[in-house]
Amino acid sequence: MLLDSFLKITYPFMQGGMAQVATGRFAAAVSNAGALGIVAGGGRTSEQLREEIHTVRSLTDKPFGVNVMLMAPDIEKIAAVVAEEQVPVITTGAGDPAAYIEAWKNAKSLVIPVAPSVSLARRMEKYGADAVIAEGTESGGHVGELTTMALVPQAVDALRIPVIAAGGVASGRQLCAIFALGAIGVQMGTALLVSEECPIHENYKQLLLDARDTSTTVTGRSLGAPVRIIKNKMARSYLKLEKGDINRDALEELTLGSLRRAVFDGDKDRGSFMAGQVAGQLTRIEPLADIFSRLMQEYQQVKEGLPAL
Ligand code: TUI
Repeated sequence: MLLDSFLKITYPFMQGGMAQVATGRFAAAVSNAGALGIVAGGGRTSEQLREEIHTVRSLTDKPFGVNVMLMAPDIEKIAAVVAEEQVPVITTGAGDPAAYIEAWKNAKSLVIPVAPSVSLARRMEKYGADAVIAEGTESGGHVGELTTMALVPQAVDALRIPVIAAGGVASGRQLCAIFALGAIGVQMGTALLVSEECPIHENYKQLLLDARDTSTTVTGRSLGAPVRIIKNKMARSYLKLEKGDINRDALEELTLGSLRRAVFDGDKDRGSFMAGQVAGQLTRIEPLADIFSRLMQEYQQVKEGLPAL
């Protein structure tokens, strides 16, 4: 069964968590375009999140999800709000959600954690996850070490629950490849940042359109919180500081609010423009519906061409 049947949606696509970016309105637009929209928990208080959940419900009658960013300071409250609101799907990122899975299952949600390794994926299966998202280091934002190419087939072989791939998918060719690896569908973030509906600053979109294959880098490895962002002045200063004697305070000063500076202010020098390695492929701003139908069309063409090989 592919992700579209699993989630009762049109396309085998779900949206990434996208802290600060994915409002209730954006999630509803993704769901209305036929994929699974996800409201970001990251960067919001529990009550702000509750409001965004009410917004998505008011704008779509299609399934949607909420992403719980497990490094959030008020994680207990956020986990409780998500259970109270009985959302159809819960995804998690940047940590181990085992402690919350039972409460979320009792609220009848489908629980789909991100796992950056087979060992965490196995643990999620043991604790009752309905599926896992195997996310490769090609992704934007908080990343693990393994590539999508290496992680997805190993997770598929190790698990009985379905595996959804993430990281490095923004075309029909890549979609075809992840099906070949055994995933049932894909979670996408970067590809959707350049949608007309995405509520980020236009400078953010322009940086994505200007990006090439080598335009992203990973900051924060030395602090155990690796984050993939577009190379800019702030990324270079951060990496320079990391190379020397690590001064946590200086690094925190540099990153505090930097995601907000990217998303809302479009501050090209001081913003943290999270993006995956596929940024180099993005060439235009389009409606979500066109992104999804183009991917499916390209996927069908590629698949039909494969027997010739
Ligand atoms: O979570 C993401 N991507 C994110 S979260 C985010 S917000 C943020 N901002 C600043 C610093 C840190 C985060 C931006 N992008 N993707 C899912 C993901 N989860 N990638 C890797 C992981 C992960 C890592 C370790 C999941 C579990 C994990 O487990 C460690 C443990 O506790 O066992």
